[in-house]
Amino acid sequence: MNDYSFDDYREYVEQHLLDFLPDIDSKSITLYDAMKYSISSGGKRIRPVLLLAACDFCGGNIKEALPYACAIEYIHTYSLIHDDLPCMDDDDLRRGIPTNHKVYGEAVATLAGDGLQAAAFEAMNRDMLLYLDDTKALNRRVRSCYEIIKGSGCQGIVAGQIADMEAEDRNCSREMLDYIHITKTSALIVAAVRAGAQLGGADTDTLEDLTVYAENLGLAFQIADDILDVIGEEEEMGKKTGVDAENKKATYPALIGLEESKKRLNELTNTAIDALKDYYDNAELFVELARVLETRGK
Ligand code: GRG
Repeated sequence: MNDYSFDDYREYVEQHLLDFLPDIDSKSITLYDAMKYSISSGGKRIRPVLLLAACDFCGGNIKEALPYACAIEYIHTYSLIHDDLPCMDDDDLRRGIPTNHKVYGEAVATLAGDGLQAAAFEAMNRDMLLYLDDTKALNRRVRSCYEIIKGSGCQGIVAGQIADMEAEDRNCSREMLDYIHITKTSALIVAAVRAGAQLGGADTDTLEDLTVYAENLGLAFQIADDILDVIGEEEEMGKKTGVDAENKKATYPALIGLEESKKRLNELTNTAIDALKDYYDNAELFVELARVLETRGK
């Protein structure tokens, strides 16, 4: 594995994030502007960084993984645009700036989300078309694309979003809460890690260990996010805080309290890190990321 830090990968993603958007006719320039507004608005870029790091970790070439890394950030960004819409969470602020619909209106924001999702699939497919004569290389790409489609679909964030909406203002069981967190948040994080590992040609055991890491990291990430909604500052978060309680959302702090939530966050972080114990010399970035994300929710 290269000795790259989170910031190195993040910088690499930032440099190339617009490269895989399709050419858009000047007659549809508003669509491009709205897509670019949200995709260029910062964000931690955790998913593309995880994808590149997992590819690298498994011996792959991060340059070849770029279309997939950018694709997963396009999908994540589209989901945030749609989640912020008045018909969903109705938020005014995202990543420290006005949400897409506040700037472009609801209809354009909806289309910007649709456009980003389509752009993600186009980017991956365009790349696969270059490898039709190289079965091994194509195989890795098809598997990677499948992970991303699965995480972004009806077993992933779309399922999570509807379960999250329907759980609002209702008694929610622990099982249901876990389902929401696993689908709404963990699925795309698992997709990022597995997609990168597939591109890197991971063997079965490594893929399994990385999956356990990502599943636990994904859940921990959402619990930290829930905790931050209670204890975080709006400026630090780049979005309004305290909204989960306001909207009677199903969250860990609401169901089991703040202290138990922090305990669960710590357990999940430790389980994630433990999954990579056989690779510690090589897995510094993954271990450090899990600890940093845990610290956010402390
Ligand atoms: C609309 C299909 C659809 C899905 C929406 C993303 C999402 C599902 C809802 C947004 C609300 C939320 C709390 C989602 C959980 C995932 C999460 C914590 C998203 C924020 O991810 P970060 O912190 O955001 O990585 P940045 O801005 O850093 O990219």
